[in-house]
Amino acid sequence: MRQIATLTAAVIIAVTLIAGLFALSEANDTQVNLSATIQSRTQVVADSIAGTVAPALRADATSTVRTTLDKLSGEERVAGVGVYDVTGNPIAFSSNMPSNVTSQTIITTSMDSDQPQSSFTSGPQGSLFVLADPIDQNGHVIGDLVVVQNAQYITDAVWNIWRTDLIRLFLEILLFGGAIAVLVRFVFYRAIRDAADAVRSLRAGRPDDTSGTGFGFFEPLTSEIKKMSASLQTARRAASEEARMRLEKLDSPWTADRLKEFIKAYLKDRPIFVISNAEPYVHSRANGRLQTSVPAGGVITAIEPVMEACGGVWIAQGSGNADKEMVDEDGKLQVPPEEPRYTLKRVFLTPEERAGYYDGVSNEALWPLCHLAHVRPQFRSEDWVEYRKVNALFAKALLDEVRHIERPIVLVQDFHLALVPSLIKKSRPDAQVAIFWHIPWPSAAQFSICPWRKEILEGMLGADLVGFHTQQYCNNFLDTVAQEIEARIDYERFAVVRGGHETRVDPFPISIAFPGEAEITTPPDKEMLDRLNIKTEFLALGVDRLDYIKGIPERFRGVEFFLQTYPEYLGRFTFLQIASPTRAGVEKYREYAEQVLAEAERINNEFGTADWRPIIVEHRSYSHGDLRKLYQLADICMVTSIHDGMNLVAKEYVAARSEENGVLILSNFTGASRDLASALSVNPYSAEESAEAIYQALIMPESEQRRRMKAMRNAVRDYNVYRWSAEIIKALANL
Ligand code: ADQ
Repeated sequence: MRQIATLTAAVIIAVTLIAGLFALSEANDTQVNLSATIQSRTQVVADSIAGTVAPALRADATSTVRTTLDKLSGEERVAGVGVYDVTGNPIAFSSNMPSNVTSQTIITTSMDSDQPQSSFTSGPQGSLFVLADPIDQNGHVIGDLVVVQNAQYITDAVWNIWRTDLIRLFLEILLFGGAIAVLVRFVFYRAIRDAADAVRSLRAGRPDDTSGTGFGFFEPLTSEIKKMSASLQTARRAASEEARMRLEKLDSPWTADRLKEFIKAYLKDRPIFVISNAEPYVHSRANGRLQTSVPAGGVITAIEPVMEACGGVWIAQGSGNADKEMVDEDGKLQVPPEEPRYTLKRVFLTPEERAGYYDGVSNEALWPLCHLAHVRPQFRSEDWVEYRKVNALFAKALLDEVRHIERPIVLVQDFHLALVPSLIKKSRPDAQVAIFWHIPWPSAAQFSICPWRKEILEGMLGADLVGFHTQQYCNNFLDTVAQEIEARIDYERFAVVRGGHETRVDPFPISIAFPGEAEITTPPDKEMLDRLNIKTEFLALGVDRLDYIKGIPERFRGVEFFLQTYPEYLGRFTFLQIASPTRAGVEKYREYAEQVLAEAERINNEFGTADWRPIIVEHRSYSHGDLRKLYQLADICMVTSIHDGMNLVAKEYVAARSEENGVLILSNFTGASRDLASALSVNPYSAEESAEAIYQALIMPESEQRRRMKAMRNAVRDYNVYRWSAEIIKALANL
């Protein structure tokens, strides 16, 4: 709309300028012509009067002069006549001569130069023309004749021209401005929008959407775009064919395209529904400005590329303060914002619901229950009421979505939504439901302290498939089921059978979308280090949510022990910790954040100098692009979780090391340590072990770094997140 207004305003200004110039020129011409006419006509009148007046003037017969002038004053347009002597003093005036219109200068100038002089002036009745003409006798000037003519008609004529032109200009503006606005809005704009829609449809692989499009004004482009469409379709078919062939060759890497093809083949385009607590895009408003952010967290990192590849609907909690403004009446919007590929449906909770379900049961009960972090779980029955309520809300949101869909594929994510699978299955037994548990499953003994253990297990067993990262977690889960509820456990097939329904329990080690060449900048961009004022020879990196399972103070103590043991590295080594705030509603997390910052401060005070701090903590979220740059710059990445379901940071570091150097130090207590066996493994509880691992990493020969990194890169490339989701979907669809 702004463009239309700007264009219309530009046209109006141009029309006004052109019409203004024409009007000016026309008014000027008229003024010049009419002035010339009045000049010559007045001269004729003056000549004829001079002939009559001159003899009387010569004879000094003033009364004769006055009588003669009076007779002449009746002439048409003559507004007055006056005669002056050689000194410029008046001798006689006609009776109609207006007073104070004749200047002395014009009279004396005309007599001195012996030439007529004229000027325009204004009188009581409007504009007047004054001509002063010298009266001669034998070549001598004997007086001056002044003839005053009515010139108002000239002013009127000029004003008439301006008035007529202004009215015409106004009409032209209306006509041109209106025509331009209508043309742009309804012809050009619509044609451009149609063309853009058509190109977008082509890009999204929906050539049929463009078949009826003529692009109106841009008709000549149509055939070109249609040709482009045809070649794009051909290229797509070829790529699709190639992907299908690759699908059959098991050793080729999994990509977004291969996953798409796989889903077509396996699900015959049945849509996928994902339900998770966290949403992939958060809209917030700060100082009136709308911002879109991607929250830090493993579930988002893993699921987002899969949804981008497959499309479908993702149901999640709306958590941003501007989330409500962005959705339609069903709570939906298309994402990613810059290139929509799937639907995000937001579920909005009240503060009480969120406090009980998210802060309470999820973060203060189940999280410490499942992680061996020595944090006592808080089981509050009022929180459990909210947890059940919110699980029912999520299940309802899903059931509304799949109302008209046969055998929908539903992938429930994580421990926030343990009751959702059975709630869905109760209403829709035909749905194929999987729940993936992103955190560890503890031993049966540890889980037995949970007062809601039976309900949680029954909720999860509503699913057809329960997935964990490792076989160990699957075993723990089956032991827990065996101990807690009545069910038959089939240890051969890793399945639980209850009331005629079978649930498979399998490991699916989650991974990341291995970045392509294009996403890795070589050589690495050092600007970020300059910004952080890091100048040391060696850089070690940690990237985590500020969560007590991530073992950040333990890591810092490893750095401290390293610097105490190997003082030759003082001033030559920096540890950079990127720590994003998380779960701020829970007291334990606020305390942990303070503890991490205090620990860094303590160690910095112990070793730091005026221009070097051994530990730098960036207490904020970074974009994935910026994290990738840091991964490329870090000689060492330290993942020292005291317990972690998988840990994707370890895999991200490995994937970013396209030069195949660098060392990953990885805690034994992460799921990732099973997949990345070539990392330097540590027990994070031992500062000595962590310190020694840092030292070994720094002195490790380049050849050994490459051997280890290559093996780890192959593992992540081979089992990336596309393969992870394909394996889950295959297992689910095959049931
Ligand atoms: P998380 O506990 O969130 O995930 P992790 O697997 O390491 O842990 O994933 C964290 C993700 O957040 C990574 O993609 C990382 O890049 C990103 N991230 C971390 N700190 C960040 C920061 N400061 N700024 C921006 N991004 C940041 C849970 C389980 C894990 C499991 C995943 C997936 O706890 O064990 O691996 O789910 O299943």
